Amino acid sequence: MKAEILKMLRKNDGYISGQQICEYFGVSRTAVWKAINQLKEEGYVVEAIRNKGYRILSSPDITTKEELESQINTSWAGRTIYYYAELDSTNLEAKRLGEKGAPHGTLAVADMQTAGRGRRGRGWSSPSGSSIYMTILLRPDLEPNRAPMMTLIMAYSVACAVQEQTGLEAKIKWPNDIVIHGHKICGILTEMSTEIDYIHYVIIGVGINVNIQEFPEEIRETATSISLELGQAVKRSSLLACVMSHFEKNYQVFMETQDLSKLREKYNQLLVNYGREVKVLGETVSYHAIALGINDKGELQVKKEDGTEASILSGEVSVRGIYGYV
Ligand code: BT5
Repeated sequence: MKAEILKMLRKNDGYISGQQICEYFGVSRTAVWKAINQLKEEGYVVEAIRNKGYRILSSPDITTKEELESQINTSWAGRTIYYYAELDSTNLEAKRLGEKGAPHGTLAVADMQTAGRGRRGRGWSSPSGSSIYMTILLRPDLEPNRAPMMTLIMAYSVACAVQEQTGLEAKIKWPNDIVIHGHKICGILTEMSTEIDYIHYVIIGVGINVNIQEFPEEIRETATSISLELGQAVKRSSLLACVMSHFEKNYQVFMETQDLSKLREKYNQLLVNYGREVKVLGETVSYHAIALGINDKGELQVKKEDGTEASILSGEVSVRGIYGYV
């Protein structure tokens, strides 16, 4: 009910009477008063005026279940939410939820992570109070080898949401980073559970540096946050809800063809690697090439120095001027 009250208060620019809320939910005045008090304790500033009712003046920068439920307007993406003040990793939690049968679109969100994970055993710095750590669980009817494309769909969705909410030029560094002014604000980690030709579930973990002001020594040179680039704070819940809306829309477009044919052009417009010299770091060899953008399968097409073209499936690609590659 708290989430619903929050939604009602948000919808109404003016006051909403206690009576209206009571009637809508069929509960007592005391129950409404209790819920409003709980919201106040969480940091919402709610004005109460006799004979007029309640009005919301401001909300705190939190990502609790109620706050997110009152902001997310999708039909399935992020409609079932599990929020934790502290967690090992939202990817680990999404797997646990996946094993228990949680539905398509379930979202695990944490305010901080004690074991935030990057790719290949790397870590993800995850302090409390200022960033987004979330993982969405999906149950797509899709060949397992197509699942990595979901990383690109999420990257594109995050970049669009950041641009929409802040006006900042968020770009994608293929395959899984979002950068602003050459510094990393977001990383994505996609994992899955499969049979030979069947996906049980895919989980897409997203970490976004939203209002964080300082980073640990090791990433100080490469990382940034939205607020550092924008010069003002951004509401994490609104941004998260906006990511969900874009993701749901893009995922649906993707599932129509089960490839990136309909998203490729728009994706390539946001690609920071596009038309630039990149260094492809393979298992055994590394070489310089020009990035030509992604193909329908989500592979990065590159033109090597000898004029031949190659498609890179996944892995490490560094771009001049991004994270210090010069
Ligand atoms: C990634 O890996 O970029 C994927 C990160 C995914 C994190 C989310 S948070 C929610 C969900 N739950 C999890 O446990 N994980 C996901 P990779 O491309 O391997 O980049 C990792 C590297 O980025 C590290 O080795 C650091 O150099 C750098 N890094 C670590 N924390 C960072 C941060 N907060 N901001 C920017 N860079 C960071």
